[in-house]
Amino acid sequence: MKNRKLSMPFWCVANPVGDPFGRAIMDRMSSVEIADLLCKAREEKLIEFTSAHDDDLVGWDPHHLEDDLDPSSPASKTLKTIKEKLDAAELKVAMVTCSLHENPLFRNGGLTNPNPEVRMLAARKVMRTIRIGNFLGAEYLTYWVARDGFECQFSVPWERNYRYLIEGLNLAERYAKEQNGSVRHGTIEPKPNEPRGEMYIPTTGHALGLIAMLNDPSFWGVNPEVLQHEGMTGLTAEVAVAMAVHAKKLFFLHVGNQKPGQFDNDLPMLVGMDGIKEMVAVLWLLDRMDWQGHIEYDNHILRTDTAPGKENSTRIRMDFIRQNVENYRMAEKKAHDIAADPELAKMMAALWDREPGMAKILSKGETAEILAAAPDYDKVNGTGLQIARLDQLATRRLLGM
Ligand code: GLO
Ligand code: MG
Repeated sequence: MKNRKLSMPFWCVANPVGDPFGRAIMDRMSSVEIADLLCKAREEKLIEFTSAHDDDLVGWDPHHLEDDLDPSSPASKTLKTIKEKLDAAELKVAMVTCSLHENPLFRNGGLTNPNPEVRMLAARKVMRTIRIGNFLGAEYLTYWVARDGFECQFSVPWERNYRYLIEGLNLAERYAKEQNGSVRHGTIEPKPNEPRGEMYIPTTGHALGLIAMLNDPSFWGVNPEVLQHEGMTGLTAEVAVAMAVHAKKLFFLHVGNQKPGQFDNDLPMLVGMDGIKEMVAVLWLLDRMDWQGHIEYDNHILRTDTAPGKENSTRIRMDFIRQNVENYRMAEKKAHDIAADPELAKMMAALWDREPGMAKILSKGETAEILAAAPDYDKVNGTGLQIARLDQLATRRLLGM
């Protein structure tokens, strides 16, 4: 059982925490100041990685689309400063992602925008993000579906929009390969809605389906957000995660907490009304499936816990990182305890390991052997399974009772 490596992104720490009904509360900090906080978290051995949108690090100037290639530009200078800080702290950049949601230009979509001029600008912004990722040593480029969606169904060119999306993602893959830098893989992060009423890749299943349509499926994987994006659908994160691992497509996870079916709560790990059992179960099944990847936070400081002022702005942000890590480690420990519990293991084996001879025949799949087997309907049908007892025992372990 392993303790996984953790990544805390720039945008989670930087967020001054406004919401659609109220303004930001905390003082804003520059990307260089946020880098300092993340380096401190690295020093405290809380995290090993960070990640960022292009915009979290350096602003985008649509009139200078390749400013990062000019060493005397403000963007290049800031990136250099940030890189020096991260390198000195041995804090690695796991992922870069292109913000196609913040700039108003992309209000009707980025890669799928029906206007080719907007798609061209989106493509150039993604290419710049890949170059920034290479400069910082990131392994992954993440495409989050963001504003690629709609509110009004008759406004969508349905016969074209998935082609646009595929063209955009294929370009990202081709450019990453041409650049031959550290960015070696892409991930797709699904979400059902927010900021759009509906989005084109609502679930992990949709993302896995789309990957099969891309030029090089081996370049792409998924990073589901558990429990938030997956829980917003009313479906469970466990199915999304298990299927993605099985397909060898789970490159990393975004984590936080969520009340099922609500708006994107983005609560810190284990904070809030629901989710503890599901989160522990996700970590437990990742261990069972021998998944080797890392975990990335994607959640925000509770707005109630923020306050304005300079001293607050660093202390509250550092507390947020520490608490997120403590809570993740608690969930991970519970997952380990449950996996190591002999009584639970016995109940699971009783449920899963019956009739090994018959299981072997089915796995082999020889029709003659299957036709010759003699399953006993009356015996099987006459036995209840006691899954509620098993679940009660798991709950006891969770609650420490
Ligand atoms: C918002 C998403 C967002 C993405 C990020 C990385 O709901 O979770 O934070 O993860 O833009 O692409
Ligand atoms: Mg996310």
